Amino acid sequence: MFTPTPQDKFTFGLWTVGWQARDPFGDATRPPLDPAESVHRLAELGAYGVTFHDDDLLAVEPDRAAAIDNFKKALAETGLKVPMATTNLFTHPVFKDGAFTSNDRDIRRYALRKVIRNLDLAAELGATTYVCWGGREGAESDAAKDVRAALDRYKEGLDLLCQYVIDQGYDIRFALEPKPNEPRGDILLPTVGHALAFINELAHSERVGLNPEVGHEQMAGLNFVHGISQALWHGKLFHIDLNGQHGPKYDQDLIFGHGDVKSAFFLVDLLENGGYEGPRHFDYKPLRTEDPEDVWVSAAANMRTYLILKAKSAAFRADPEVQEALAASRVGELTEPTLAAGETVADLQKDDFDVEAAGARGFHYSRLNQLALEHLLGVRG
Ligand code: GLT
Ligand code: MN
Ligand code: MN
Repeated sequence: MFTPTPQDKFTFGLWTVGWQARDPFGDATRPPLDPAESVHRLAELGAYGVTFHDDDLLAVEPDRAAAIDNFKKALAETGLKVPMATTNLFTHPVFKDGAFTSNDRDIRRYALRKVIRNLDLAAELGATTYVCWGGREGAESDAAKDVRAALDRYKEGLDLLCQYVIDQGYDIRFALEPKPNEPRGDILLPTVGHALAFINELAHSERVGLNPEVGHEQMAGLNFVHGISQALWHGKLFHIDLNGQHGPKYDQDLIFGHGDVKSAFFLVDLLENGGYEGPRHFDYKPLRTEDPEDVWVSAAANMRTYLILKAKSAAFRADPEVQEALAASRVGELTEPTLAAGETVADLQKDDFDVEAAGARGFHYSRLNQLALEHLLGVRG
């Protein structure tokens, strides 16, 4: 029970289990991890796939060709897939003022070349999603960045990259990953909503969607389940980064469910029932306190938590008392159009409606919420 299999489509970034736990105040607490070892360990744990930045592959073996061969060999040995890839446009000092939106034009050109080079590898490895996390695209001073010009350059970059994958015939879509701040004081495209609006302005907007991360919306005090619902509503949930966060503070990247567990419950319920079919991708950081073996305990915990919440969601939905409470709260009534087919504004104006009686009626949401909580706490179902 709660044992992951590749059918569950769990994936991990190489940079997650491979994080050496260097932080702004302290050195690494774990040695480097060979990507091939990560692939083998994740496969043993029941994962479906692995994702990577260009630079992740070079962390241990600086010879690019040898590093790629080493990775490919491990993929062939385990059957692990590579559904997504991304570019490191944030570690090297050259990106300190951004990549696609650096004030320095030569840096913008270098960043695009770096992405294109890794897009070729992503296509070769079969990735169909390419994530763009613009962590350095931003500013600390409003005097330093012309945000409207920066958005022009962001669009220019994405339009160019879309045209490149079209011209190459790659089956790749882009997924933008919003984040409000950290490492920049303010990052461009800070939330799901900002990114959705930006996508509308792109030349190939159908090829660009989102890769929202749990903690990134929660850092801004936003409701992640609402953000994902809206992304789904727009047909833009191309990929997702699952992890945990305790409200507005630094980006914690905790194990999935180790932050706001109630939000995690409703998120799994939404993903399992809302039509999302992509990978369940974990973008977490094993705690700095953990040793190399603890890393695999933490990787397994992400998947186990997801499967537990999936079972809880199914039990919640199947519970007759929950169904009765949902009906009493009239949750289903919201799917009914406000005007019936053929009805006119004149018909609407004719309604005989007791506004006082409607205002006095309760929606009984406390009972519904308590039932969800009791399922989550394991005292029901
Ligand atoms: C980095 C960031 C993540 C992004 C990764 C993709 S890199 O670890 O914190 O949220 O998803 O570039
Ligand atoms: Mn994060
Ligand atoms: Mn992420």
